Amino acid sequence: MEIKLIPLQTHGDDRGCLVSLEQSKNIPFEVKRVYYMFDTKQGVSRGYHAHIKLKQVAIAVKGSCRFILDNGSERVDIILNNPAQGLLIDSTMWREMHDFSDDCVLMVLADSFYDETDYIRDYNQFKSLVNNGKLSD
Ligand code: T46
Repeated sequence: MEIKLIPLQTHGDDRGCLVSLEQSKNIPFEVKRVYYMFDTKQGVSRGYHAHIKLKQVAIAVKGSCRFILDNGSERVDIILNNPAQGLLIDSTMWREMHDFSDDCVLMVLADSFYDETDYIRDYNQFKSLVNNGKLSD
């Protein structure tokens, strides 16, 4: 299973570092929404769903967390701990987030507004949609 990590150019000088995110340039879609999570309690995991259409890029702008991406036949672990790296999350991926560091700020850029009807929250339903070719990139 191919994991798409996007290297984000860091503009550094003696003041520190700056990363710029630009829609349809280093972010491979039109950005409609940005959200971020922080203060995640110890031992808490998040996600446990896939999407019907939504495409996203996740960036650990501070700290770290572990993603699991699952395409219905393979599961891959990815540690996000680099503010200059984005993880592309296709809709068709079941995603879970674990092992948030206390200081983790996980920012997500999305190609659509929030829509609860786009979520698939049942893993068996996700598997059957994938197996029947009802979900595609
Ligand atoms: C995803 C992973 C990576 C909103 O009102 N607007 C929003 O844009 C979002 C993302 C959430 N919410 C509300 C809905 C829930 O009441 O915030 C609450 C927490 O959302 P949720 O439980 O869906 O959060 P996660 O961390 O399980 O999942 C989120 C995204 O929802 C999801 O699309 O791919 O992060």
